[in-house]
Amino acid sequence: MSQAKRYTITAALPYANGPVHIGHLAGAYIPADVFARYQRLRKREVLFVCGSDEHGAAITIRAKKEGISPQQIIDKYHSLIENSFSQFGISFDIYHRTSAELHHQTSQEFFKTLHEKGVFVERESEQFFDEPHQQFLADRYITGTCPKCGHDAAYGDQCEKCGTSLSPTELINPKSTLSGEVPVLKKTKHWYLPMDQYQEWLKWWIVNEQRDSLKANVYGQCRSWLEQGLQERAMTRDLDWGVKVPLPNAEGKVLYVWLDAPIGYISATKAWALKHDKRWEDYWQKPDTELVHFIGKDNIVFHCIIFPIILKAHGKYILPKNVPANEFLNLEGNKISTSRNWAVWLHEYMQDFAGKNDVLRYVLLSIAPETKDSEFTWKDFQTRNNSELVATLGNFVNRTVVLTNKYFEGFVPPAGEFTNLENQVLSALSLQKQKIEQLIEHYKFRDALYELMEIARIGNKYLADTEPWKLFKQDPELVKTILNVALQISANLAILMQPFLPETAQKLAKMLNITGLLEWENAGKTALLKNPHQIGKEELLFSKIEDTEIEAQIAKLNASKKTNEAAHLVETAQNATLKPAKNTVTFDQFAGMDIRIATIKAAQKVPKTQKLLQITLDTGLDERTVVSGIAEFFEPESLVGKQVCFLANLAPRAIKGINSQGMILMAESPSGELHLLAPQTILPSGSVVG
Ligand code: B3M
Ligand code: ZN
Repeated sequence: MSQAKRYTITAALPYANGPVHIGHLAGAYIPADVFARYQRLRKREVLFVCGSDEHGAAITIRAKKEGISPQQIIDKYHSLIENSFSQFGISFDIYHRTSAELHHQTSQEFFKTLHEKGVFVERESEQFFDEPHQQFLADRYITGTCPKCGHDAAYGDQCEKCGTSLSPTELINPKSTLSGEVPVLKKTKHWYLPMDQYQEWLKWWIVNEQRDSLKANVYGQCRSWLEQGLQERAMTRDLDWGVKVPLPNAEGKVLYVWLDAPIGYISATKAWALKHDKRWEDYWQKPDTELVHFIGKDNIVFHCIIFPIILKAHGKYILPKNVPANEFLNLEGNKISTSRNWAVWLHEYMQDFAGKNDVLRYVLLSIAPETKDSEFTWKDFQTRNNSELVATLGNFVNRTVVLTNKYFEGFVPPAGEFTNLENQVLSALSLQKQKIEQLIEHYKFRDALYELMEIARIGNKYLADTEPWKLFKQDPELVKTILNVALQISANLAILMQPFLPETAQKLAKMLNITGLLEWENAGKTALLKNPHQIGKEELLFSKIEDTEIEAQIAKLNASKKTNEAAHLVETAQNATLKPAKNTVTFDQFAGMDIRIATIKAAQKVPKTQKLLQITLDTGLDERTVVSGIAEFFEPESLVGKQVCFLANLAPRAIKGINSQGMILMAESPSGELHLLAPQTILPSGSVVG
């Protein structure tokens, strides 16, 4: 068991490009909060830091999508995220942000120190550049065809279809998402972290110092990175959004977001220390501090490989003691996605289920993707609430409190002699406490929660076996013993549930009138409540969630899926086939075209062709024939009587032996469908367009 003097606990800095969703909560924030609350209860010194990650392409892309500036994006989402976390009760000591001046200074100093120590390798390389926009392109700003699976909308850093991680130059037909043009390769200078030089040390550190404590999923990922061999990685980027590279001749360059973001933990600590008159160094540079990073699995390489190398290269810092990364949480059969709006958003949950923060904490901990990906469904959410929180935990406490009030006016009855049953039940309390401690210390929060619920199950079974409600008349002494035992169990629950269900713990403590007894050390005791202690009135800890509430949530998800699919269709169609602009024409060239309104008199398929229709037009001046390649889109009969725009003075051409005198004008959608162009009201045939 750990002997640390203090704990520096970090939770991944969420990008300020969208609200927090249940995947974030299950992956990092709830486990981190359980751990922090637990360590505080154990009277260990804890600093729990987090903040918004406000740099990188994640932000600038979102800004572009919403049509506002990056600054507006981060301000909007930073406060939304900060408020949701605090309303939800994540007990950060500070929630900072990487746009803060203090963070810019801290990460610049860090960079400078590394630079002065000669850690970086300066290197020129060729990178994609958008000529029309005159800027280098972040990997995410380049799309093209995936060389592995042929997906035509892969990004410069990754193909989201097959999951391969890519570099932009590997893309087939790369295109800039800024201008839509083919980017050119241009020389630029960057500062690289030669990770290969740290490979041996890192391997030693992970195998010797981390192997036993890292979770298997985390250790496995580290091993595989090490086996592939570490490569140098640029720590700067050509961008105008981020922390400026603090060196001369580095205009237009900022720190790589994955260099500055983890340093965000340090700057958050500094901001907190300033406010509380503490030394930030104690939390980052003292060997008796344990540093623990809570993250999702996509961040493992940054926290287990790159950041430790950076800390080591700097020389003054401690290294993470553990990085308990979780796998992913899926939602109703699909990957959670901010950009596709497939998520349960925390701020919306708190609106729809006011007063039920602990229900979400409970469900997300019960299904936490600790060892493999897991799945949230609204049905399962309802079942866990109704049959576990309401029917087991709530029911046990409620029966105990109701009966104590009914038979003894709320006074804790003195216990008589214990039978084997009571001894067994009560000895489970200290055993469960130990199990919970062990499991939390080993980052097994799901199992720890199970052991907490085991206490409620034991209590419920005890009441079901002894049935005190049937005994009061003939054996009130026995009922006193039973309720005394049930009250001790309830008090233990209130203490032990604090890390997991903090709001419920308070509610229960108030109900039992033991808010002063919630010290962790009191758990396991079997005579916590003593006569003449009087408890309060019963109050339901949890309430049933109805089918209609669940159906409403499912409907909401499905609706967002539909809007999304529609938006996605439009977007891909636009990206896929918008034709490039044509060369300029003179006014005279345009005026030379005789475009008029005509009315279709007759239409028929041209025999032995797929696409051609022979159309007879009333042009106002004459009746003439044109051949048009639109048979795939229109039934000939449906065209008769329709008005169209047509180019009257196009030189006649013979098509399939038919003399075509002019051309009907069509609009072509990005996905290639043809549509007629007609005046908004019926006009005389021959009316001029221009
Ligand atoms: N913002 C990535 C993410 O949200 C990133 C984490 C930073 S932790 C230093 O997945
Ligand atoms: Zn692919």
